[in-house]
Amino acid sequence: MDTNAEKIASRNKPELKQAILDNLYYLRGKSTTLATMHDWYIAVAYTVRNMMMKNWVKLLERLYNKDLKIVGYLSAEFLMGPHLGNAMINLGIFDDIKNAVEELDLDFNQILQQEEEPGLGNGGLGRLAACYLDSLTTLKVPAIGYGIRYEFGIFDQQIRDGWQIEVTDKWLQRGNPWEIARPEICYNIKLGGYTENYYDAEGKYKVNWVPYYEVKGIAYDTPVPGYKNAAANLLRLWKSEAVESFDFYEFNKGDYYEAVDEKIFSETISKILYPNDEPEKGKRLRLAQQYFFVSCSLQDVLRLQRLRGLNIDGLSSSFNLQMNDTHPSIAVAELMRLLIDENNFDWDRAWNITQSCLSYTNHTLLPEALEKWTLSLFASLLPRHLEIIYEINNRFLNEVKIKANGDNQLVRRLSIIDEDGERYVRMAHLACIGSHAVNGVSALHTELLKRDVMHDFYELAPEKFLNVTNGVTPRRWIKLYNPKLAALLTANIGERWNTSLETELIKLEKFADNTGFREKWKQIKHQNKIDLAHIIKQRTNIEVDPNSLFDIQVKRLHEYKRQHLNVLHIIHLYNRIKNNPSTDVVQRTFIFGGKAAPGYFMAKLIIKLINSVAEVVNNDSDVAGKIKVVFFPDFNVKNSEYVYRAADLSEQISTAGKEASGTGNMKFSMNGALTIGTYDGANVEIFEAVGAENFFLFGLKAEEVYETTRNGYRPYEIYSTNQELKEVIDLIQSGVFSKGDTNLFKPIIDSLLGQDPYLVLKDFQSYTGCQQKVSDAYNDKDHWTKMSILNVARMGKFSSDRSIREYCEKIWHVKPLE
Ligand code: F58
Repeated sequence: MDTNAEKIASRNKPELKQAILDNLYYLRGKSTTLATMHDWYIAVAYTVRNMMMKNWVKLLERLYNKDLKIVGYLSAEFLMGPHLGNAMINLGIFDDIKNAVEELDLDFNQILQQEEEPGLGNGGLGRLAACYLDSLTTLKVPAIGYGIRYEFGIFDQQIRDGWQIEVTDKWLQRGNPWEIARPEICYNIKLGGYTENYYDAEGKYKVNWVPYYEVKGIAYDTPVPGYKNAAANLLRLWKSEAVESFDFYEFNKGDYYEAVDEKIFSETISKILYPNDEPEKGKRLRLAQQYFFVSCSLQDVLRLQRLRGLNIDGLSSSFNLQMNDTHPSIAVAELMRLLIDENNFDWDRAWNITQSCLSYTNHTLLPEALEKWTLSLFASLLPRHLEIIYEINNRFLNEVKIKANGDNQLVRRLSIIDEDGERYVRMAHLACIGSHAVNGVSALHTELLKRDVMHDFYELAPEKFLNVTNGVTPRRWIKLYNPKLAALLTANIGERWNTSLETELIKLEKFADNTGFREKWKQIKHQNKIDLAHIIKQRTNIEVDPNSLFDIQVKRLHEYKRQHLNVLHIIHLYNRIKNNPSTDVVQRTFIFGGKAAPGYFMAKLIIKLINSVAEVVNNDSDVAGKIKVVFFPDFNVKNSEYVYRAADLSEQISTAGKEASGTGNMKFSMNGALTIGTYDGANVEIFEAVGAENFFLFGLKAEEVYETTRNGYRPYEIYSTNQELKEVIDLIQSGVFSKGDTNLFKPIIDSLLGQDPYLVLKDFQSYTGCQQKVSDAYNDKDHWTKMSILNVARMGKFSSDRSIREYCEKIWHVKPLE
């Protein structure tokens, strides 16, 4: 009973009901007879929002407090998930609101389901930002999440004839009760044009950027409540609009159509979230988006600094700005521009401020995922920034040359400008040079960053490189999305696990051998599986048996994540049963979910393969009651509620050295799934935490992966010598899963037999062998349950609260508010 909202809620239940009715009437203009379910949802949402207003306004006032250091989390993506349930949990008013809603004769779950997924992110990176905002607020660290208010978020996925179809995500269509528009907080953003030099009245060299056009960024604020701590933080997203003065200017000239064109382009900037792996054509707008939100955010930071009555020299004592990957890394050049061109700073002072304010998190080792922009694109969109980047690069390389002892290759490798072939600006280099700290997101990933991708930078400044292993918030991922498990935890170890996962969850260990406790544990998992089976039936019309082993792989579709390795195992099992119908297999349901980038042909073909295998397997009476395959459409935060908690087995099977961390691995394990996984990303640390005996490890280690490829890997040899694998590949090739069409899956087969860049064939034997161990283990349900309990007990480290504490101590140097 520690928040004000809670007190209001529990004291005034009839008032809660009345508040909902008032909101329905005054904000929706509806009576109870006219109201749709969505109207009711909006009315409930406003009721909950009102209850956090006091905390939020307090926070907004505190932003003006000179002594507070604020974390600015710059991220092109925030995958917040539905707000209503989460806000109710964090405010500690879940039951009160639920009761009030039910007393109004409404189905509470239906109300929750009305909320659209605010899908402002692609996957792990965007969701991490959301978990971090939750933890920042729960730990009472003043923070602002800065990003883009995309009008269309990540596309909705439909499956037609086994193929992914992308449908526009119109999440704002029916309004968003969680945001407040702040038209008074807006900034002009320049784009394109050219620069000109001049000397000011004091004879100082100055540069003037004459843009081709300007757009305006308007702030939309969403409150982020902490967990039962009366704190709230701010998610500030920018929407682009036309600058009125430009409209009028063109209009007065009589060129109405040009004015309208301007307006359309201006509004395009925040129109749509780019799905990853997009081709060239989206590049210009993507760079414009990045610059747009970074410039708005930095201008906002400088405005706050002034409002606090502080001078800009002290900016790094007031703000730490974390760049979530390279998407905001133009911040390095933009902060320099704002300081030098618009605030009259000289270079050295500006550079000092920039470096001490900024820090950079890297989320990928894949070379093709490291952002770079051609010089021509950069010059045409951000001419002034290109000049500044050249200057940063010159100064940096001059220092490097002193240390490089004539090693020109080293200088080329470190340069921000990639000079091999077409010239590019390498954003990771810019981010690294402009930051005081660079971190990877798991121990292995950070080591590989230091050893390979950023090795030269590491050698130059080893003290800059740190690891902060990712984490996820137990409030959404256990308390909200697995209420039965949460209740069992609280009943047995108290409720402190919600905020002290590391010290509290471990107390579960002592129940691992308790038969009564195991029974309850099993029942909860079973009930969660029944619920998922129900949803699967609704959405796919496939009937699955909750008594089967639920083997789940949900994540973005990508070859390195190796959903196709999983499929090869399914076909292997299918083949074994077909060849010998009396084969004793553990009954399994294989469940997949995840979106493929619209331009990523192979990923989309893998979805088609999964669905094609599903169709054959699910309709073959020889394997009925043994294996089933499901592709769960439109996997997102909202839908994931049913998924993680229902898993027996979590598939984390990326090629070692490719997955930076993974966070789904954490969500599954925290909810009692056992992991089958490679020694990759944060799997390594999960393996260490839960113990080898509670984890199904297989496959090559990162080292072995490099060695294998270095020594000339020949997948075809594996195919031709491994009979079981050969039968699997041949089955696909024969057209069994493609209605006789032997061409459909040829690109997958060709890739596997030709290059097999992700070593699927190399790990096949080890994977299927390990899957056999899984089956054997599942046969001993009691022992399985024990392992499941121990998994949860030992996952405390993977709370995002721990990650945020590490960021605070090691990188941001901020202290939580008392
Ligand atoms: C993910 N990256 C990593 N990128 O793949 C994953 O290992 C890690 O756990 C997670 O970040 C959090 O650190 C990721 O999700 C994207 O979605 C990019 C979005 C922008 C376009 C390129 C991909």
